[in-house]
Amino acid sequence: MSDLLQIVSNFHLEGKINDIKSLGNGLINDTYKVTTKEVDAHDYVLQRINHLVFKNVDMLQTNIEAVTAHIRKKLEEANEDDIDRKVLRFIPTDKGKTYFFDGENYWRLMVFIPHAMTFETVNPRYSYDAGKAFGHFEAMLTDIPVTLGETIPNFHNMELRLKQLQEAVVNDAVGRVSEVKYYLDEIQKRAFGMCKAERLYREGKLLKRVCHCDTKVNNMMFDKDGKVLCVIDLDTVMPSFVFSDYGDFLRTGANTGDEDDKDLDRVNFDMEIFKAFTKGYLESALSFLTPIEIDELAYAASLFPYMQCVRFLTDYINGDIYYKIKYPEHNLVRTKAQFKLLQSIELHISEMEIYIKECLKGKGFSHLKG
Ligand code: GN1
Ligand code: MG
Repeated sequence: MSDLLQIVSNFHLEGKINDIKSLGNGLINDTYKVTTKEVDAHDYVLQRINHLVFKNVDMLQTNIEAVTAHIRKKLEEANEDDIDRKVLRFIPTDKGKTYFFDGENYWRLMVFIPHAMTFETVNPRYSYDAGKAFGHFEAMLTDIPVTLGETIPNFHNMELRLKQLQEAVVNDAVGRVSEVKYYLDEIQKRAFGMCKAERLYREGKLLKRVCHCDTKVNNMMFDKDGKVLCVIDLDTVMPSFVFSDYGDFLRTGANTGDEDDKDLDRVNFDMEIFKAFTKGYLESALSFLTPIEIDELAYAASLFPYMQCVRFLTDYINGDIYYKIKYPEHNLVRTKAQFKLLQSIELHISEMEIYIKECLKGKGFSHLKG
């Protein structure tokens, strides 16, 4: 803890530190809770930013500062109460930055949101609220006055993710390619269809907007009554297709099993969660979504398990250099679970399209396909 204390002392925080303990279960950054001795002082969250993944930390924090300032302004304009629990606040250092470089690692400190909870799974009610919250998050950012940088260039670019997989296969760095042939074939069969977003973008039919790009269920904070407070983990907030947020939430929220479930029978796509989330999302996002974005939401639901399957498999073939793993075949187990989820989603595509159309009845979107 003494090293961490040393790090924290570079930030302008109020109160005396009582304790620093590990927090959360992200696959990329390391997170700690910093508790203070005074009852009325804030507690804090300290994070070591993984700069092998986020190579431009200055851009990353500049993005986050712009996004949180813009959301704070919107909440103030809407006369919201309890704003400090509805948007993250980062603590500056002596140098006026919201991160500290200790010569080796980058760190940041934010105010801990008290009496809040995160969940690894959601019921339909929470899912509806989450849909509204992510739609609202995107809606608030439609008029952000700055252009955000891509903290991971081409982060959700399916063509690039497939290229990275291809490169991993060619290198076969740790000799794992022969055991994963089945998954490589299944991925290949779907590759063209899954790259639809990039094609639509090139044709000028789809735009990029500011999205969260890591809308896992556990990146949302709820209060003790189950009401959404805010969206956290803002590292990947950047220009992307709206499919990112919609699809990645369903990938985690509507999975009846775990992201890394070894028991594939547990992994299925829960249509009740899908319906609740979609209803909430459309309620708050309809104000800005274009017809083509709405048309492709069912595709988005299938894209993210597919993309995550490709990413986990790439990392497995590369010898586990990106995601934290708990055991040697962890990335393969994750690959299999994501593929099973994708198969389950594929059985529901037309049902999803029908439901989306139903949600839009009477709202002036009669062009929809299907
Ligand atoms: C990573 O760090 P975490 O767990 O919030 C990853 C996401 C993946 C996710 C899979 C920067 O997110 O893109 O969807 O793991 N973040 C990055 O669980 O690669
Ligand atoms: Mg996270």
